[in-house]
Amino acid sequence: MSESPEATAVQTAAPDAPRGRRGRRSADVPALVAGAREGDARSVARLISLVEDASPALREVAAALAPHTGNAQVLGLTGSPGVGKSTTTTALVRALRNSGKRVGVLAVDPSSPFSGGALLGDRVRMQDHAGDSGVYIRSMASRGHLGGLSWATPQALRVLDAAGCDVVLIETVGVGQSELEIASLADTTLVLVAPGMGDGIQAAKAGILEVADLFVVNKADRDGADQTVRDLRYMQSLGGRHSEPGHWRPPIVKTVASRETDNGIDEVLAKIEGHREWLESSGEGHARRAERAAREIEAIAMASLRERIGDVHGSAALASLADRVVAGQTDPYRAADEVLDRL
Ligand SMILES: Nc1nc2c(ncn2[C@@H]2O[C@H](COP(=O)(O)OP(=O)(O)O)[C@@H](O)[C@H]2O)c(=O)[nH]1
Ligand SMILES: [Mg+2]
Repeated sequence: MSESPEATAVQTAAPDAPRGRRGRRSADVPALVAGAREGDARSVARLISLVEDASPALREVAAALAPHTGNAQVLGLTGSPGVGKSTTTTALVRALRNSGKRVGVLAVDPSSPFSGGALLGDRVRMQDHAGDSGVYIRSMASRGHLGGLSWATPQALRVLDAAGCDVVLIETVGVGQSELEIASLADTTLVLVAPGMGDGIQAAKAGILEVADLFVVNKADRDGADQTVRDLRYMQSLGGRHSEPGHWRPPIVKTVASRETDNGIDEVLAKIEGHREWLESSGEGHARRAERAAREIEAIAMASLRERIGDVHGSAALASLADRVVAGQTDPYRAADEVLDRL
């Protein structure tokens, strides 16, 4: 699944290309981590590549990063293609840079190895910020290793976190199930909708009402923005987690992300800040991070288990157990227990 020509194209276009197998094996992890912490973009890019490629060095990478993580605020942006996620990301990066923050951007396509083109298009647009050493931008396409992006994205986040990013934005390409998973990595998830796209209803269908911490009605320069806001309010009024006392009720902000000024982005940032304060005061922020870490550990453990069970397949031990099951000397459940006992 991972080695399509398109995926390779994205990889080749990654900021630290070219890199060969030999380079991968000889990664000097402590030097790379030190470089990343000093703001060296190539070190950051290289570390993300190690993570993405599931390099043999990645245990060492994870261990070296751990003491330097936990500071970045993670913002997720999700919504239908064309709604304005990349434009909004660019506007947010600009505003955050103006207030002196260091920013990381991960543009993630979890569902398809074939969308490299679109991601690269975004990269080009983000060239706005090329040459600004306070911004790291990285596209990640789908990879088959170790559970794919459900595993790789949090590691890439760690790299940016350790590199001193105050804020990391994760932009996903769509609103499918895997995008929701990515959204759940964020401290604050922005769900973008636009007038006239039937987005409100789609959002409800995709279960996105449950993940939204903030609704952004983008393209508010178009007809129907107020109706979209009303639709969202109506859907919120129907209940859900956020309507219980003490819970966060996602605000709805109108934006025109394509404008340089008077675009609503300041209000988006103010609502994000409000949410950050609520996360802290309610304890929900810690709970979310712990839940995130738990799922990460689970994903790694499951991947490792699957790999080891894969080793069992075709082994002499399995063949002999199979013979015993066929001969009626044991039953498949007991045989399976034996397989697990050996791991
Ligand atoms: N009229 C209008 N167009 C916008 C606005 N924001 C983005 N666009 C345009 O909508 C298109 C899709 O935007 P993009 O950011 O690539 O959407 P994405 O697929 O969600 O990342 C682009 O042509 C943008 O210039 C806006 O607020 N108003
Ligand atoms: Mg985009």
